[in-house]
This record gives sequence, structure tokens and C-alpha cells, in this order.
Amino acid sequence: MHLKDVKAPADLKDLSYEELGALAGEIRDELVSTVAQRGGHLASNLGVVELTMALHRVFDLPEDQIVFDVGHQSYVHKLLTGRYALFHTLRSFGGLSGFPKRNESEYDVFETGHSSTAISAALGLARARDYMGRKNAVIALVGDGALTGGMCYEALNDAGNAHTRLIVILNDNEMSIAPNVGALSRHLTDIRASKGWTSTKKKVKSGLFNIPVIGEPIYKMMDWLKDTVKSAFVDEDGFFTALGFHYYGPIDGHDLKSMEHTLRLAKEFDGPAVIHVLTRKGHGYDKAEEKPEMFHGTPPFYVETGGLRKASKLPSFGKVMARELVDMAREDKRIVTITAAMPGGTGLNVFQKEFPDRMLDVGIAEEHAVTMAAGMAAGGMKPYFAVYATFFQRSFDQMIHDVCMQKLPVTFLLDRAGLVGEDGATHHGVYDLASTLPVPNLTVLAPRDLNELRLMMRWTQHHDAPCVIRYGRKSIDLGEKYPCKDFVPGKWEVMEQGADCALLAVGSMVVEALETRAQLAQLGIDAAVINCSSVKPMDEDMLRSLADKPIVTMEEHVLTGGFGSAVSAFCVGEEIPGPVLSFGIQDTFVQHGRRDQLMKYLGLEPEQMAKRICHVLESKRGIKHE
Ligand SMILES: Cc1ncc(C[n+]2csc(CCOP(=O)(O)OP(=O)(O)O)c2C)c(N)n1
Repeated sequence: MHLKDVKAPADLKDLSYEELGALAGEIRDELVSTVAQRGGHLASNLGVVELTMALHRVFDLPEDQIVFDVGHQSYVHKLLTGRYALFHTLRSFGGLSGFPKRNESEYDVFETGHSSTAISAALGLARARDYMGRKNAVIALVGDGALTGGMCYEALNDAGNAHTRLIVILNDNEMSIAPNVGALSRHLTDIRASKGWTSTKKKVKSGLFNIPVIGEPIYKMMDWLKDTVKSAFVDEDGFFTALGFHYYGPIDGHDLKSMEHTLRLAKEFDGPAVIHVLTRKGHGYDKAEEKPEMFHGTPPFYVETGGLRKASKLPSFGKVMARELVDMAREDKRIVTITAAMPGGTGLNVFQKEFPDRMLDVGIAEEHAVTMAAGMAAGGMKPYFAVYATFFQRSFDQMIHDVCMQKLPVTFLLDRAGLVGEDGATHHGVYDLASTLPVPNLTVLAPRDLNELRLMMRWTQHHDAPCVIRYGRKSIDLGEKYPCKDFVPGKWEVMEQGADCALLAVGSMVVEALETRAQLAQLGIDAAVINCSSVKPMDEDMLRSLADKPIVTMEEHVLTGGFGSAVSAFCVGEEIPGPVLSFGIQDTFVQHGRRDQLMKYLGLEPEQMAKRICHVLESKRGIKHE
């Protein structure tokens, strides 16, 4: 049977191990060729090919339910659940999502994207099953990286005492995106080394070989028993058993037979169970095995060389931020940086190279990162927490309660603010302004380009209070035409004068506003463009001075609670006219696709915005433009 013929998990059940081996090869080829075209999470999926096949063979999906933690490793599951024909559309606008989606398939029982939720969700499904009187199995597939997230411990603590059937599969590849961190990761390494199935096997073997005459033949005859021996003999791991789980493992996650055997044992077990599976990230594609971090989430690449198809000419915001921090840290010993398991993505690996002792990777623990930063700030340090805007959502309470209320000098560097593109709804960073603007003591900034970010970073060094700087995935340099001279909080920059209206833009939307201005000029409208990089405090004097002009706000963020809302609220308070139009994201979860496609879908392309502005000006003022 070929991959194209697999329409449902049941199709795998009667295949021989030889056929399954061939199928695993086809799956890997499909993963590599599709991700090479579309970009995506390659290394994690290559690592779970056999594990996913085993799950689909042992359990009866969709009655039995699997929750994928983060969900970035669900491609193999998609291929085996009737989505092969659409797989070439992966992560494209209108195509298959790179994460589990309930509206995509009945086999996707729970949506994920942010880490460490699977055990909680699976426990919820298991409890629902019990209440509803069903008998199905519920499985949470969790990586060792995800296990650094605090929610996992809340869930394990609850599940271990819940008296219900639940299977947690710990997919341990020793990697988060970067090498995994923390004490539990060290503990897992210890289990691998000291209680590994190999050593258990060796113990059994040497024991039997010490029995004269019959020992060796018995050992040979016991081939079929080995798996049972493995499971039974190593169920003594302290951590999971202390929490009330039955522990199986560790088992080789690329050995289909032994995995199926253990899964069957766990399926029969009447209580919470953990299966510790060892896999290799990138398995089967040498480039990904060599560089699992690079191929964790990759843009399109060439299969033969592993090189990227399109290299960006500009450095990322994150890199520029980190370089600036390196310079600042040389003269300021208080500066320390923090990442929640994303040293590469945030750019902090640049800082880490220079100051390995002053870059702290706390694991996928955004809540802890913020309160820990608050503690460091209270102790006299100057912490910078670099994090993707979407993951900073986790830290909402800590930001308010632990940092801002005490006015501690922690700087939050929010990368990937705005639309991230192909990762879709779970990853767009479009709620950060709504969650930071209402918070007292917090300065909120959004640079219009790399040059302004440099100035802002310098400014933070002497700012003795909390601050947020948000910037997007797309690098922008307006330097030549619009050199950046100065950054002063509470002051906005008039980039272009204009008599008919003023476009007030934040961050990534400044460049779009300049383009909109050009489009408006063709329609006979002369628009000013104002860079509102100091989102809070706003430039209140400038807003008052614009009272006689129609103003339009632009932000890559949801409209409710964002920049436009804040400007409107100010104008109401001052009894001056508010914005005639606010551009941003409507009350909807934006799906995946290229950023330019999503901007068009949302009516945020300069040409679309110019037309709407023109229309509104006509109707408001009775001006007729051609
Ligand atoms: C709350 C949150 N923070 C950060 C991330 C980014 N992220 C995605 S996958 C990943 C590493 C996950 O490692 P692991 O669970 O071991 O899975 P693997 O890819 O190694 O299979 C991280 C940090 C995220 N998805 N959610």
C-alpha cells in the first residue's frame, strides 16, 4: 500500500512490518518535499513518523482521541487521516493548516499551537468521556520541550489523582527548538542513561547467561518477551510514579514493534499512564538530523543542500535588538536577557554568544520568565525578556501584577507582533496592545523600522520603569529616505506633511501608510503621515493640533482595545473629533497564509485603504475626488 491510498488509520492495521517500513519512507519523502516548498515544522515531524503510525494502528481513531501538544508535529497524522491529497496546500491561504484544526478533520479533536496544553485538554476529554459513559482512550502527545511549561505540571498533578484513564506520551528527543533546558530535562537524561531499556535488557541477558546450560537458549527463546520485560522492569521512575502515573519506558520511538507493544499495554491500563518514548528529531533526512534547530521551523529550502530558497537581505528586528543589547551590556553590568526556549527565533543567541552567562533560557515558561524578571529587577538588575507577542499572552497577569504594579524596570521585547503569516491563528501577535495599553506604569513602543528600534533600545537603558517594544516578522529599513534622528517617548514624528487628512500609523503600518499616501495622491488627496511609535504615552499635543483635520489610524492589531481605540478615547475626553477611520483587524481569528494575502483579505493593502479613505472623506466632507 502506498501513502496516496491511505484514506483512514484503519488502512494501516493489516499491513506487515515490511510494508509499514516502506510507508514510513514514503511519509518522510512527502514531509521533506512539501516542507521544502511550503516551509514548516520539519524536524519534529520526521521524528514522530513511527510513533504516529503506531498510534494509528493500536488505537481506533476517531473514537480514541489524540491531542497533539503544540500541534506542530501533526503532519504525519494529517497524512494518515485522509489529507494526503491536500497536503501540498500545507500552510497556504485556504489550504491545510500547519496545526490541528477541528474544522479540517474529525481526527483533529483539539486545536493547539501554544505549548504545554495537551495534558490539560486530554484530561478534560477523558473526564467528558467518563461523564458521558463512553469507553474510548484519550492520549496526550507531549514533547520534552513542552514539558518545561508550567501548565503540564498543573495537569499532571490533577490527572495523577483523577482516577481516570489517560495516556501521556512523552516524546523525548532532548530538544525543544534549541537543546532542552531545566532540571526535568536533566532527569530524563538520567533515566535514559541509568534505567534505559538497553541496560535493562543487558541485566536480563547477563542474569540468564549466568544460569549454566539452559540460560542462553532461554534468552534466545525470549525474544518475544523482551518488550514485556522492558516495560515491567523499568517502571520505577520517581517523578511520574510519585504523581500517580504508571510509567512505561523508555522505549525506542523508531522501533514500531516495541512501541505498539507498549501502547497496547497502556491501552489496557486502568488509570493514568506515561509512556516515555525516545525519538531523534529530523530522523531520516540528514540535513535536519544535523541541524534540528534550523529545521524545527523552516522557510522553503532546497532538499539537496538544505539551503534556504530566499535569504532576507535585511537583518531581523530580533538580531538588531540583540546587537544593540550587546553594546549596551558591555557598559552596563545590570543588563541580563531572558528567553522562553527561543534563543534563535528572538535573536538572543547573538547576545548569548557574547555573554553566555547573561542569557537565561527558562524553558517554555513565559509566566515564570516575567515574574523571575521582576525578581531580578527588584534585586537591582535590568532584565530584557525577548518573546513572541503571541506567547507573551501567557504572561498577562505576571506583567500587570509582578512587574507594572511595582514599577520594576523590566523591558518586554515582543517579536512577531502583527500577522505572522503561515503559522496562522494561534501565532498572530495581534492582542498585545489591547493587553498592555490599559496597564499603568507601562510605556508601549512600536518602532517604524530597524533604525528607530536601535534608538529605542538605547532609551530603555536609562528608563527606570517597565516598557514594551513590539516589532514584526518583516524587517523594515526606511533609513535612506527617512533617517531616524531621535526617539522621545510621547512625541510623534511627522514623516510627510499633508493638507487633506493625517494618517496616524503604528510600527509596521508606517511603511503601509507611506504607500497609502502615494495612492491617495493619485486620487487627488494630500495626506500627512505620522509615525506614532510612542503608542503610550501618546503625543497628546499633536493630537490636539490635528483637531481640524480628518485623522485615520492604522495598526497591525485587533481594532478593539488597540491604538485606534486609544486615540478615539483620548479624543472623546478632549472633546475633539476622533478618527474618521481606523484600520486594523476586525473581530475575527485570522487564518494562515502569506502576510500579503492576509493583509488583502483584511482590507489593509495600501490601495484598499486609499479607496476607503477617499470614500469616507467624500461622504464626510462632501469633497468629490476623481
Ligand atoms: C507558549 C509557547 N511558547 C513557545 C512556543 C514555540 N515553540 C514551538 S515548538 C517549541 C519546542 C517544543 O519542543 P518539544 O515539545 O520537545 O517538541 P519537538 O519539536 O522537540 O518535538 C517551542 C518552544 C510555543 N509554541 N508555545
